[in-house]
Amino acid sequence: MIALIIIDVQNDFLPGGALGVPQGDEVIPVINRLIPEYSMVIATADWHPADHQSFASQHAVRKVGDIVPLGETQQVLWPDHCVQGTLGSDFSDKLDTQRINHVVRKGTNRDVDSYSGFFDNDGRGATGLESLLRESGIQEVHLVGLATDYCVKFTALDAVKLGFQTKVIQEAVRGVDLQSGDCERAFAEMRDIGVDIVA
Ligand code: VGL
Ligand code: ZN
Repeated sequence: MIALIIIDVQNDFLPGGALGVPQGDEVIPVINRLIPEYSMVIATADWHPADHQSFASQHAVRKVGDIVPLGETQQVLWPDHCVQGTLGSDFSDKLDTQRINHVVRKGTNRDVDSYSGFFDNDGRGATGLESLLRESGIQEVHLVGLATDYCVKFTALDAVKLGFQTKVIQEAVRGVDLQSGDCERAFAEMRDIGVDIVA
């Protein structure tokens, strides 16, 4: 069985949002067209407490884009985004959410970020996505959404490591490109580990 995993199609990641991904809105019609092809549809949501330590606002004199040590990880600082229960954390109202079977929330621990839909960035906390897939008899996952160079990439790398056949649908992802070339490098990294990048 194959599951479609829709990654973080939330208002804050769309143009005009707190951490708007350029052209992020373009993935929505593509995803809406794909949804009916899958019997299992899972959406992840970035779901931070207001004092999440990935927010530059939580670090004196640090600004967005700076990198700071956070626990065992090196953390890029972001604008406040996807704060639990805010409009920015809602799925886009253009996304067809009717046929989403499960929502998996991540980034809920204030002290560690979670780019992957499976695990926190320190590899410790699990979101429950793996057990959900295993209990549902899923062997293959198709990934779409935002952002190519962060949450899509890390979710795809973990999916491969966990033994799932993994495809990323290129037409249905967009990235941040904080440093130019990040998305290209993300695709290369995913390909190298065994992710199938499909048009
Ligand atoms: C994401 C940066 C910070 C993402 C989440 O969904 O790709 N990026 N938090
Ligand atoms: Zn986040």
